[in-house]
Amino acid sequence: MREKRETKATICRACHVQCSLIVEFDEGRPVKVYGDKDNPEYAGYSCIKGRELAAYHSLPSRLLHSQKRGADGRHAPITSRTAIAEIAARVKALTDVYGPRSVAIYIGTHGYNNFATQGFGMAFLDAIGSKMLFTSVTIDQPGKGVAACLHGTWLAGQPAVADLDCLLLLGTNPVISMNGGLGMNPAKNLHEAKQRGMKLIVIDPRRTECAAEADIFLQPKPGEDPAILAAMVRVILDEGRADHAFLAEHAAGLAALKAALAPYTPEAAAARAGVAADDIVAAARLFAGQGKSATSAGTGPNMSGHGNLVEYMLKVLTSVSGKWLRPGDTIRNPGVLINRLPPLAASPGPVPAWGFGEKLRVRGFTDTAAGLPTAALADEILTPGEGQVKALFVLGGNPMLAWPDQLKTHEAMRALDLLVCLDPHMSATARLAHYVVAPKLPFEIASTTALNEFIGNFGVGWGYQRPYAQYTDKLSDPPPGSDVIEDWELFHGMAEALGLTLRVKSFSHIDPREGKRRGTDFAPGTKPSSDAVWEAILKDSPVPFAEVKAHGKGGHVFARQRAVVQDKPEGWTGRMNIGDAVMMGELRAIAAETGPKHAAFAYRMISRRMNDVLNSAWHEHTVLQRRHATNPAFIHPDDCAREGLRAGDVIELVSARAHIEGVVEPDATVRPGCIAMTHAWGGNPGEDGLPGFAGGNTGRLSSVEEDFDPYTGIPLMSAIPVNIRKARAEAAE
Ligand SMILES: Nc1nc2c(c(=O)[nH]1)N[C@H]1C(S)=C(S)[C@@H](COP(=O)(O)OP(=O)(O)OC[C@H]3O[C@@H](n4cnc5c(=O)[nH]c(N)nc54)[C@H](O)[C@@H]3O)O[C@H]1N2
Ligand SMILES: Nc1nc2c(c(=O)[nH]1)N[C@H]1C(S)=C(S)[C@@H](COP(=O)(O)OP(=O)(O)OC[C@H]3O[C@@H](n4cnc5c(=O)[nH]c(N)nc54)[C@H](O)[C@@H]3O)O[C@H]1N2
Ligand code: SF4
Ligand SMILES: [Mo]
Repeated sequence: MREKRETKATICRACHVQCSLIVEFDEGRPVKVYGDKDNPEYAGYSCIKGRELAAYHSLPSRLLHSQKRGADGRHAPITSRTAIAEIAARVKALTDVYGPRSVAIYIGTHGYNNFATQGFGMAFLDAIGSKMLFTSVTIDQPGKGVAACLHGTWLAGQPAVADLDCLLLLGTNPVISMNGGLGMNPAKNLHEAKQRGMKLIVIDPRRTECAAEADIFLQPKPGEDPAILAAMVRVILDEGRADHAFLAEHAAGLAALKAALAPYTPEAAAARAGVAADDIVAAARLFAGQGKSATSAGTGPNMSGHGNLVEYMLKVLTSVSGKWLRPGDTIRNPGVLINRLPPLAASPGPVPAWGFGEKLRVRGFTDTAAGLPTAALADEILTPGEGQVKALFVLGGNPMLAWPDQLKTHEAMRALDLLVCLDPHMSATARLAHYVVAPKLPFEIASTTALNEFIGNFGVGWGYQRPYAQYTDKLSDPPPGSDVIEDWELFHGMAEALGLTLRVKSFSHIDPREGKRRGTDFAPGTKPSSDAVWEAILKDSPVPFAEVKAHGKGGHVFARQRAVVQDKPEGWTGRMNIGDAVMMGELRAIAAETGPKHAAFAYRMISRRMNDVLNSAWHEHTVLQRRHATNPAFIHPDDCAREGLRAGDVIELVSARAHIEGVVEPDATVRPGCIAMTHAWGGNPGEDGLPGFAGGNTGRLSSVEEDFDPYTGIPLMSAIPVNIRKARAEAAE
């Protein structure tokens, strides 16, 4: 039986991590999927989503044809060719009247995860002259890009996971989320690192899977990370543990930093954050004392009100304790498909993090290091006047379930003249769209691991620890009788219809200007092959695309020489800034707060992830549906007892903006006073309680007009002040 089966290696593209998978085919049909245990980076890792990928391709809910909404509001199939022609004509009509700015693109998870989609989408906007490009980055971890600009990038970077002596995980749980910190097989890597003596510090209001392995675990109130980090830096400075020789050579701003840290004694920070002062001191000593220490933060602290400052203070912590790679240190991955930064023990210094590019018409926003503020896009659509956004393309994203402030998003999506979703499912957003373009799914598309390698620049334990890459051919054709396209073909087709040339940038360069300079033109008249598309996306990569492709089956470590960190060149003037004025101002403002904010709300809703779903995707998968019927409201048993709640009770979480329902699940790992819930569940307003729309949409609890970051626009999406109301009691009122 088994002999008749054929196996093929491929790359999972169900999330950004791009695991190496083996797919078993039976008479041409994919029947079984598992991790490739011989793979050097993933060592057999896969998650339940990857292993269910075969079934995902033939879910009954998968769109096999594009859809157009008729006058009666119902969607009906339309050929992709006609859809593209009609959409192009509507774009032309809108830009003729309202100008190019009336057309915007939002790149969500599955647009981001596919370089071809990103590349052609961006090129189309360029071609029509619109700068209105939005992505999920500004509602994810925008503090990362902002902090890198304000502090300055250390060109040599940070150690590989295998070289770490101490890791600080702040509001991230990579064992489940595969967010950075621990590489591509996080549980195995963590186990091995602990075996060889690596110390782990975890700071999280929930005792996460990672926290279970921690040497020091702090379980603070959410949103209080800036105080904890400020106190840690202060301890390192006060106790003479700082690397002053390094700072003198490479960083400015020490005096400003010290002044802003004055209020942050361990005791003061501990009182704010609800942790022990001794634990803050111990964490600081451990981090500074170990040889090679590094940090990784996630969505939690980026969404809790001070994301830029948290990411900035993590960089300051690294600089003050001198933990960046030094001359003579080894860079294990010199890059295969992506050119890494020059291996210099130096920084070009800070660059502006906002205040450039396109200006938005709401709340004074500009473009930022993390992109245009997505949390302002609904208002850009709803605010009348010149420049109003009339058309939105959603590439593999789901604004209705993922953006903060669902009620406002709902208004905005319905106000659009043209809403186009590239989505294999009738997502909550797709249900409101004028056109839903049905895409091919991963098995039907050739790809590479360039995205995950690119992400390696985010920090420690992201991307590959070795010069690794994989190419996969398409494994199978789309289902018979279907009419599905690769996402990029939508933009190529529209450009063709409008007579536009698309200049697709190379993603092999960290600096997007360099990537643009090396762009490839796709003129109307010819349809590029899959190879031609990848050649363009990876133009001038360290190892040419063709060479990676030639390796064929499975992932491969390329024989590239490790880089050795070099001294900075003579006359180098760039220095990092550890005392940025805006960040120090934010530290001072936090210290000056009198009394707790939002005292009328007894609880804080904090975000967390669930293994079986990816944001709003995979909810339609029947196997996973059986495992999780909803997104529970995880509450500490003491809080349950006080509120008289039992497992399975339906409660309402009430924020200043709105309320949602949640099903109580007592959970001793959650800090008392917090309610941990996963985002991107539920349906559109009005669909609550209907079959198939289980769960509460936590985005509905956020307001984009309150407690938002003045630069990236991200509002509270975790640490949202809420009260508990018993749903049944409410019904009886
Ligand atoms: N309160 C709160 N809100 C949050 C978060 C949180 O932690 N708390 N997290 C935020 C974060 S980090 C993010 S990144 C955003 C995510 O925001 P989005 O990216 O907007 O949302 P997703 O749910 O990831 O959308 C994925 C969509 O892609 C579709 N899809 C699945 N497979 C494919 C494919 O192969 N091709 C195409 N074209 N489409 C596909 C799915 O059907 C789904 O509709 O949500 C944010 N929202
Ligand atoms: N299985 C699965 N994997 C995923 C996803 C998914 O939906 N499912 N989503 C993907 C996406 S889009 C992203 S961006 C990544 C995100 O990856 P992570 O950021 O690692 O996501 P989480 O697992 O939600 O971890 C966030 C942690 O922050 C904590 N937290 C909440 N508020 C605060 C706070 O104020 N301070 C501190 N210190 N901690 C806080 C939460 O308790 C939680 O443990 O995961 C990706 N991977
Ligand atoms: S972690 Fe991501 S890439 Fe890996 S198997 Fe799961 S969904 Fe696929
Ligand atoms: Mo994300």
